[in-house]
Amino acid sequence: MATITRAEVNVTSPGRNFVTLRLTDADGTTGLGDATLNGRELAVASYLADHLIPLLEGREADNIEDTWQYLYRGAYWRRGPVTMAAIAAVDVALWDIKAKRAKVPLYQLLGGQSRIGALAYGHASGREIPQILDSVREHLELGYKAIRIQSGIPGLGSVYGVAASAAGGGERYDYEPARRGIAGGERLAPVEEAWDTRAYLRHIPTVFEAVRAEFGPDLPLLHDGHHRMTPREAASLGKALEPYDLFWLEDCTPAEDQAALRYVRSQTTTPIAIGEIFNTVYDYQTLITERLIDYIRSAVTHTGGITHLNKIADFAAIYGIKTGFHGPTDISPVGQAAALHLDIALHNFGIQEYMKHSAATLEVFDTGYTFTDGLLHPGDRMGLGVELNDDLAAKHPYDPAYLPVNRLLDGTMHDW
Ligand code: CS2
Ligand code: MG
Repeated sequence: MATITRAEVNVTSPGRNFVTLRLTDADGTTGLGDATLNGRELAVASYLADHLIPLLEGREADNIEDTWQYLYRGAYWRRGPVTMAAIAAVDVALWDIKAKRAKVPLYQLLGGQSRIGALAYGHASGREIPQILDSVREHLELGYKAIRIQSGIPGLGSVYGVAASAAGGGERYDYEPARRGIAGGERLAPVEEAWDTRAYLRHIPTVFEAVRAEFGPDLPLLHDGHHRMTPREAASLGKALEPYDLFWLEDCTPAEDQAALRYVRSQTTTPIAIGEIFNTVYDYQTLITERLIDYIRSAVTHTGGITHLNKIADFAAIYGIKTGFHGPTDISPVGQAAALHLDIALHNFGIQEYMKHSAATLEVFDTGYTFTDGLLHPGDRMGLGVELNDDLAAKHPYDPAYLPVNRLLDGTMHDW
């Protein structure tokens, strides 16, 4: 047993912005938690620094559940991405400390090893079908055994999920960075993209037809709809994709509308994944109890940490629903490692999203996890297995940036 004696928030931007909490206990053991909320980073940094850190010093580091309940119930203002990312950072840092004190990799405290490694999916993309096929090939060469496919849409400009440059397959660092609206940093504003759902619905089945024709029926393929369809549109896409046997169709309708998936579910057998923007188990309540989804997509970082996501996963398990935790590069290596320890331990693990972080990010965050032959391995370091180098982090000051926004062709704001 040891009390928390120190808590510091680090904001760094090695290629993109990350917010990290470091807790230290009376024995000098340190733990890290990821608090990165892409495009809204400083809100979480302030929530931690101004509202949670004053409550942490002097608390018992071992009492993780009690600290979680204290911060969640104690706020009165429950849930929401800022609150839950801040609580997640505290929670994960405390698990890191506990595992380091026990001198074991964190997954040992979560039930031990349920599998030899976590199946990871990578992101293939391209503006045109030939580029997509090349991108799939690159991912296969890198060892990926499951691949998400995102495509440009005829008549539209830049589209979410499609890498802007043709950097190597598994290392598309520029994927969906929060970016400056005007080069040179004059006025900071989100880039505006244009969207046409009918063009998208016409095009996407042709992409999957081409990928299946080239790579055969076996490769697990995934696709992300980024909350842009109505239930009817989503149902029609799900049906059109049935011949291509997707591993999942993600975020087909706006995530806040749980009831929307009733119609989609009744119309198509394409597996459904949702939840990257969820914060608590209550966002999943209808979806899980009515068996409207197949995979939960939450990130440890945005869902109150390991303590809460572990409970969501157990709740899902009772209904035969599996995990597919969020893991784009806007989750820091600390958040990615936290997901991976759960992946290794949970019985109802399904798949883990994985995009390699940039070399600059991996210099600042020293990671113990590895990717071999399609599987992620947490490594045998104690705790999470990630350390933050403060000196290197200080070389990359915070760089304000926004995610893009999205408009229909007539200018109406739409979901990005
Ligand atoms: C995406 C995310 O990984 C995914 O499935 O939907 O990359 C999402 O766009 C970003 O996390 C937004 O910051
Ligand atoms: Mg997504």
